[in-house]
Amino acid sequence: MNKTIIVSNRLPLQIKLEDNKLEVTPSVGGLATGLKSVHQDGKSLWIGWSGLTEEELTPELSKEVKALVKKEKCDTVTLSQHDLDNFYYGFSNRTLWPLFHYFMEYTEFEETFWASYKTVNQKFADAVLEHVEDGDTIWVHDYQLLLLPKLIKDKKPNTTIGFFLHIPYPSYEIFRTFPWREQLLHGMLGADLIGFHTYDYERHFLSSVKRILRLDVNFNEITYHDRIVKVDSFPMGIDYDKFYNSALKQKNEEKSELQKRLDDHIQSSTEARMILSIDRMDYTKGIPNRIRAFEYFLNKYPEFKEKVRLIMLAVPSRSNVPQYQRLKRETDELVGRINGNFATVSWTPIWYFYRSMPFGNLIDLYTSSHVAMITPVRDGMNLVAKEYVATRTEQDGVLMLSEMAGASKEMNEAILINPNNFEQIADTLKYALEMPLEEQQSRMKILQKRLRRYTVEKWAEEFMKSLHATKNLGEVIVANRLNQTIQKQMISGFNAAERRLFLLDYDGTLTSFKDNPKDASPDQNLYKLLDELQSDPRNHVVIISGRDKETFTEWFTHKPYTLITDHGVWLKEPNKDWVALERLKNDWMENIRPILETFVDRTPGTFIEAKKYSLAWHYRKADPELAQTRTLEIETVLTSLTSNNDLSVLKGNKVIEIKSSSVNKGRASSRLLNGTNYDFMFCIGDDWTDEYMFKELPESAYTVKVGFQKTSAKYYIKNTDEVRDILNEFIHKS
Ligand code: GDG
Repeated sequence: MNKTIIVSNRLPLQIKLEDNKLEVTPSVGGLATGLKSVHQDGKSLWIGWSGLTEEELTPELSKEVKALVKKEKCDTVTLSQHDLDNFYYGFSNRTLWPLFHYFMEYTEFEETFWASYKTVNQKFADAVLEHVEDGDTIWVHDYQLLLLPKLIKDKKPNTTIGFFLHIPYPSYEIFRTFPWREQLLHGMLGADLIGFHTYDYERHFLSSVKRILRLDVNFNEITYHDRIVKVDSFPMGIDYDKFYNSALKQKNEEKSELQKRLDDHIQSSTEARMILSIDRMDYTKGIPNRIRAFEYFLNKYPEFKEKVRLIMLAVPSRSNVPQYQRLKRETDELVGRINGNFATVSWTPIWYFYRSMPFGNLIDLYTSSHVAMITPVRDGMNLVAKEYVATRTEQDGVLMLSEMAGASKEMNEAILINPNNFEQIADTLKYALEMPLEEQQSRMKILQKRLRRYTVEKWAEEFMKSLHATKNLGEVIVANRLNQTIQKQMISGFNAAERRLFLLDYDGTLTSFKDNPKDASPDQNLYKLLDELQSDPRNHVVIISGRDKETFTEWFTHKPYTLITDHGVWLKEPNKDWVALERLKNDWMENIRPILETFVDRTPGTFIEAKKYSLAWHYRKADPELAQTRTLEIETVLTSLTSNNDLSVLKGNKVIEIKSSSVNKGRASSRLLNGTNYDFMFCIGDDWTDEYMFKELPESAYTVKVGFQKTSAKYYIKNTDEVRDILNEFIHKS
């Protein structure tokens, strides 16, 4: 039976070592809850770091940890203190975390951190490879393990790999500054499904893939070598019932000390109000901004003094990273200053806790607060916002949420604010504090409805469903890989045949693309290969191309091959003159060319190639996103202009070509077949214009597409290198 392997930096377990004794308790975090059904049901394993370094564990203790976590269906990756300093505190938290949260000024591009990141990702890969078998499903989590999908896929291609990023994915303009950007993208593309919290992160990622790796993206599918990688958004939810039910339960239980103190404030006056803020102490959470905005509010609306109190829980986090230490100092000072300035004998405006609290206290805070003020400057999702909503059993309370949190995309009924706009925050806070109960409830009702439905379990379920569905993506391609077995069969057909036809496209097939088509002239190896192929009198080699006859005259007329140019307008047989296969006009060009020129003007990196019977607009060097928009525009304009005459608009490989409709490679190849009886036919090409040949040739022909795209060819191969390998096979196996 196939299994599911979950991989995250930390295991969903708390492992403590005290007086040489180990204690393992399951952790209750959101991710652990969400993945419970994935992890507990069926055959599954969770791989991660235990939380204890190599230095902290003797070899015996290390074994003991492995044995203990095994009972929880887990296995550990061993990390040293050096790994922790460079991979975790270094590259993960001083490079990726700030960069992905748009804090470029905090981002450190350190070669040693990067080296350690690669080493540790390899350690995780080794741990996975120890367990993984063909057919298994693997779900990798978060920014600490961006290289892992590729490391696994390279070694175990017959596995299904999912990757989910819990933090934002930054815009291309930010990501492009990263020195190892290609490696990271390739690392992630080892996955079959890549998930983000929001559509924005998804489109930023796709934009990086298009612009940096120049891969083809079709909606949310990336063509990556011979695989399709799917990208989608899955907004993570919470364990709704746990929060809702705990809130209900705590109402009827004996009050905690914290609850009693909270009640003291609330009961001090009918106008007393509590404002809540809970986060990890992290610069992305906008804690100083929030405090300053609160100060601004107290100054702007002094009538709220002595009535409102901001309860701020900041949970210690990454406290050995310098920026976090500075943030802590800044927060302490700000709270001190504001409390010092505004406090009266009976009132302190901010209650500040720098610690983590037990779950019960967290619920007390949520249920006692009239307003939750959640104002990160950048946040992947933000679960606190969702948890606050889930605990409001009376459907009262107001959620103020930053537009910069992923959660804002699905929580429209919250009051959304820009965390940098103090004026707006102050006014919104006043509005929230004075909001009539009816409005509070109507907003809360809708928020709760969605959260109750799209829980963290549902999130995990949806992700796994999509991940399993990627197994069928390969079937979108109608062609089969030209594998060893088919090659063998093809070669034996070739050997048995007396009259063999080779229809070979040129650009993207016999040679790879160059930025300028003029630079793609044949190399000596190609001539040699074609000469050898043609030297057998049973072989008829035809190069069939959209190139113009002048270019092919220069490149090939001294060679004994048959040439067809201009998509099928001209034919040249060895030792004969060029003959026109079609009678064509080209007077339409003077009308179309100025239109194409306007596109060249507006699209840097594009140019027009004027052939005798066609015009081609090349966009290989243009920005891929701009080019995508422009191709749609240009197709629409040209199609409307050419609909009444005899022209057609062809979409090739990074080129749009306008030519007479009556001409195509399919028609030209049929003419070649007329009156001849080939007993072996091999036809190969890479783009749309070659599809005409694939369709036109008889069923017995071996039609081969270069590249992994939809095609009418029977088989496909990966690239031009493989084209030459196959042609060599024909030469040497005959
Ligand atoms: C990352 C992304 C994304 C907080 N204080 C206490 C406590 N908590 C719990 C909350 C909540 C969790 O911690 C915080 O989750 P967030 O989502 O708000 O933030 P990050 O830790 O930054 O998480 C974030 C998330 O990954 C998931 O993908 O949403 O954007 O940055 O569950 O309840 N729990 C207890 N005591 C505390 O004092 N018991």
